[in-house]
Amino acid sequence: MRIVDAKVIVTCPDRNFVTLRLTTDDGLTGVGDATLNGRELAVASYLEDHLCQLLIGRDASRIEDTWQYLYKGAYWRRGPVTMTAIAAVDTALWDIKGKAAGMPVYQLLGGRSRDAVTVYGHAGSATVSDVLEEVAGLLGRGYRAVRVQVGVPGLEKIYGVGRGGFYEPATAGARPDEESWSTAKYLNFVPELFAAVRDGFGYDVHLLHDVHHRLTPIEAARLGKALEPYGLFWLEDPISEELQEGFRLIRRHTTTPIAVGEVYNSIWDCRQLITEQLIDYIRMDVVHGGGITHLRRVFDLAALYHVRTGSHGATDLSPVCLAAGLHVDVAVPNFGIQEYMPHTDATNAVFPHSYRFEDGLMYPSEEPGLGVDIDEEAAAEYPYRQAYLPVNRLEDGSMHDW
Ligand code: GCO
Ligand code: MG
Repeated sequence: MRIVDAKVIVTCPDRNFVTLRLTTDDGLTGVGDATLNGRELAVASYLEDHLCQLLIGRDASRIEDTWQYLYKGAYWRRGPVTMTAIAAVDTALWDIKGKAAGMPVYQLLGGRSRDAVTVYGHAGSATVSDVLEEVAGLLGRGYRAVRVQVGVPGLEKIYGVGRGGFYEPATAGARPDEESWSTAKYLNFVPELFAAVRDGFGYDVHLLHDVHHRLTPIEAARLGKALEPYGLFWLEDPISEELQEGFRLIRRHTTTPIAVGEVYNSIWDCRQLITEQLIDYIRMDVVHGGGITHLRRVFDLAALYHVRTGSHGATDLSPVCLAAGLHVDVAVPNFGIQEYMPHTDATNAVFPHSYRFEDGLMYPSEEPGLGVDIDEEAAAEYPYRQAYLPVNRLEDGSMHDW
């Protein structure tokens, strides 16, 4: 089973996606997500200019060897661009292997560890009363877990607050949007939000919150402590993730569970956090975490240290990544929760798939392989548009973490 074609498809059905499609000499195809939000063409070039030619003629069944060949062979290991490109190849090869075996990919990972995948939805609005309405809507649609974000009085545009009911952080244009931030205003306001949500909906629903890397360790410790009465499922990305020792300080002060990892690309990025038990959930995902092969390795390490999974699932991860992630979620022993932000109709039309959402749970496809594809004709109708994630500044104009 040799690879005879490797094609990179860039499309923008409401947002940019990069997809790798591999074809074998016996006519099987496999797809892998290669989208890196705001830096899409760097990965497209990495694949087109450096990897695709190495894939032609390779045995498509040798997933592990191909992973090692691309990882060790580059000499320049890790990093988001490299790991996203390797992930795309790896994901497409698992898709092909599933089709060759006539089995959904989760069967190749050891079969189901659970019936379905619990997901969390997003409520994020400018005011607390609008957030409460959104939470009510999500619970009405069956969600059992909700990530809650709110605008902060005095700050015009901040992370996690939707524009017109749909949250999409990247904006089209030649330059990034600028958002503003005040840690003091945020820390003083956020506990009120959780008090209001618990007042309105009680303690049966899981509540999550994303700080988006904006605090110092001691500020994060204060927030975790202030939120303890509201029993959060997790507090996400409380501090920037480079200084891993910083998490020790948070841990010393609060029992609020901590989730981290959407910007990590390899097991080396999270090894200390896992082995020192500084986090409770690891949020790496298939596309930015080196593919199914590497993500599984990360999750197995996490299982040894009682760290559960909580994969990133924002809309910039394509339906190909979501499909692959659900196969991993349903199979691993230490699954925690999966983020779910539904894609737009245009995106869904470009990526036909058979995973489904029902009553707060998601079900991976039962078709052989991943159960997702790219409709190349539909994709061709949506050419790439330059888009950036926003930058974030303090009120005095200093650059701050986004
Ligand atoms: C999340 C994330 C996203 C990211 C986005 C970056 O928790 O879903 O923080 O909103 O910012 O995916 O590309
Ligand atoms: Mg996040």
